[in-house]
Amino acid sequence: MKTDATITIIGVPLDLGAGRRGVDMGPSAIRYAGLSRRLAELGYQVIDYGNLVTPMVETIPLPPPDARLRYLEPITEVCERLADQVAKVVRQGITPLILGGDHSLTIGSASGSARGRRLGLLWIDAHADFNDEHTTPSGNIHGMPLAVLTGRGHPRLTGLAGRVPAFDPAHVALVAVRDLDPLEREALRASPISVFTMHDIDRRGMAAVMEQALTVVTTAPDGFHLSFDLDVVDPRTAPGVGTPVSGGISRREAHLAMELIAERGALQSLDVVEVNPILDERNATAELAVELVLSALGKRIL
Ligand code: HAR
Ligand code: MN
Ligand code: MN
Ligand code: MN
Repeated sequence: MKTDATITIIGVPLDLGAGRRGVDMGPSAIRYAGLSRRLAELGYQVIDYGNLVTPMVETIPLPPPDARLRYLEPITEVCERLADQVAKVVRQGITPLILGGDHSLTIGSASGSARGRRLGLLWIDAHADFNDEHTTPSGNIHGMPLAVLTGRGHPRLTGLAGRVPAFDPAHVALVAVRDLDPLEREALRASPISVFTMHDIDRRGMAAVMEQALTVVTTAPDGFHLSFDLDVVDPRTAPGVGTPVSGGISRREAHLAMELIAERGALQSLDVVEVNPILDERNATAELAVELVLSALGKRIL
């Protein structure tokens, strides 16, 4: 992407998809870490649309009606509005940058970006987020967005791109996964999604893995959407996430992945999700999120 292009920031302070509170404050923490200013310094025109209005747990009567799909109704409603907003921005030729919030929001952001075009999907996450209402151990919808976006899940969620699936699984790559539930693992093994685990990164290195993953997602004709879950980074570096899993990628590996994304020049839209300021240490995880966004959007050392 040319660094004089326009970027639109959309915050989604949603935590209904997660089992633990706090990621609703992610958009504020990422903004506080200097996102807009630093994007402007890189040369972008930046428009901050502010946050979408999202319901809070405290205002929703408990218990949630369906324990297999917790908060399906309010999450669907937020994702519909987010998809509309993202699709509108894309039609104006602007690149949307969505700040989370729990990962269920990507059902809206990626679906909106994929309306009327065929995108690849690059999913960088400790988790596969490939559960549905039958395989989920938790009922938390943030464990389901990749399944939904490739056509498996509740019909209220799978259709937001205007077609099912929103993404052809042959154009989807999952990078740095290390924590799978038993039935989710089986579903992933049966799927045509290209999966690169932590094992692959340890063995072959981040550069080789990312080149291959980028080749998969750029076989789609119209570029790709990046969904970056901060829990992919090792919790010693990124403690402020909703569901930390030890053994993650390093700061340098994360940067390299982002720099290789920028080099391909096919990124159409992106989200950064699961930043939990309650668990963070002096906003380090939000600051890392900003650094990584800058690298994905073309910042170079020299
Ligand atoms: N797999 C678990 C579940 O379905 C937890 C996964 C969700 N955690 C995330 N998403 N942060 O990447 O409940
Ligand atoms: Mn995730
Ligand atoms: Mn995750
Ligand atoms: Mn193809």
